[in-house]
Amino acid sequence: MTGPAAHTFTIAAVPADGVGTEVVTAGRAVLDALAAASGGAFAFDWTEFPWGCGYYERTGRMMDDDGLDALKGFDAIYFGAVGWPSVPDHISLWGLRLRICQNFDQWANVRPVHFHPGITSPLRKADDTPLDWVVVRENSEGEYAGLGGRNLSGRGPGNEVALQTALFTEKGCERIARFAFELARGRERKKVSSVTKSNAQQYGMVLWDETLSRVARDYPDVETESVLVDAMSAKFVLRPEDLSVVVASNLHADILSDLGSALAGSLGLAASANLNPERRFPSMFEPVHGSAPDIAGRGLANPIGAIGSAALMLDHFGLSAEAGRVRAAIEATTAAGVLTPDVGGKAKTGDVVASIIDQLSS
Ligand code: GGG
Repeated sequence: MTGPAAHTFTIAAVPADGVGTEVVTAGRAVLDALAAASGGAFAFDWTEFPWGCGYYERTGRMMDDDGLDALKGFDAIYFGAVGWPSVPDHISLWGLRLRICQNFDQWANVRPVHFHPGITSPLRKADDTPLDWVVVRENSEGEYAGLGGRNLSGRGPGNEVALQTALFTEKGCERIARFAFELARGRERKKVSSVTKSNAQQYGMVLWDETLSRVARDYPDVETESVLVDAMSAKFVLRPEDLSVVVASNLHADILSDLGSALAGSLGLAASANLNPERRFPSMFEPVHGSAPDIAGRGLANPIGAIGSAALMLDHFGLSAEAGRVRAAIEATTAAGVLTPDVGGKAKTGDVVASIIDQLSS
């Protein structure tokens, strides 16, 4: 590159725990290679934050007290994975990932379920019907509202009562429904499948269903269906060609997107974007997978979920052609059989990254 870049995007990197470090390094290498080849059109200015479970063990905090202020000015956050056996999962999750998502009002979590060439999936049909859908996760309330309490009986061990309350607001339901319909409008298959368990959860999820039906009237060009979460789980396996945009509550969408990525071949493949669509706060891009303590530090992590998340970040920056180049390089790499062990290969994380960077320049 000669001279300063025409535009420099500032990115806060938060690798956090376990394989998070390896996959964030992988994604950064791909983005930096892309910038280097851009002839000065754009560059990335990275600042890394050392937060996570190791930080918690040293300081008693998952992130700095003023960490949100430190993140606020960045164009985006590139996150790895949170969680380590030495710290209770609810402390690590709430202390870092959820703290960022909720305080930065990243209320739309977009999780594409994408099938890659060269990766065996139990769902591939004999006629090779292309499968491609996206799970939209309501990311600010629902079962993750953090409302409830312990020791409510006051009668001590053996008689404890705990309460965990899901919160559904009409505004929260409406904005995620509109987001899903807008997304569906831009897709070849214009369809929204809304998921609840409103036969059993008769308050919040009925409000969700009613709000979605009301919003659907503004989108007569988009087909709509309402499916119970148990039936949707079966549909993911049995009729995936029927899906385009699947919108669900925080918990249901988390579970369904894991199912989707497992059906595509591995959790390691799944990318995601936690979006603040109003752009008042930075959005956060991260692979769907967790920290995978069993393989951490061994160079075995599949970097495709993290690199796909970097592509979603490029889309967010308005660099859609570049995002397309990254996705094409990922496809060429899987098609060539450069695969980590989770998808049946023998390649190391670094081999996959090298192949993707190589494909970028071909
Ligand atoms: N990169 C995603 C990640 O770190 N996930 C950790 C986790 O346990 N997530 C649970 C959740 O967000 O519901």
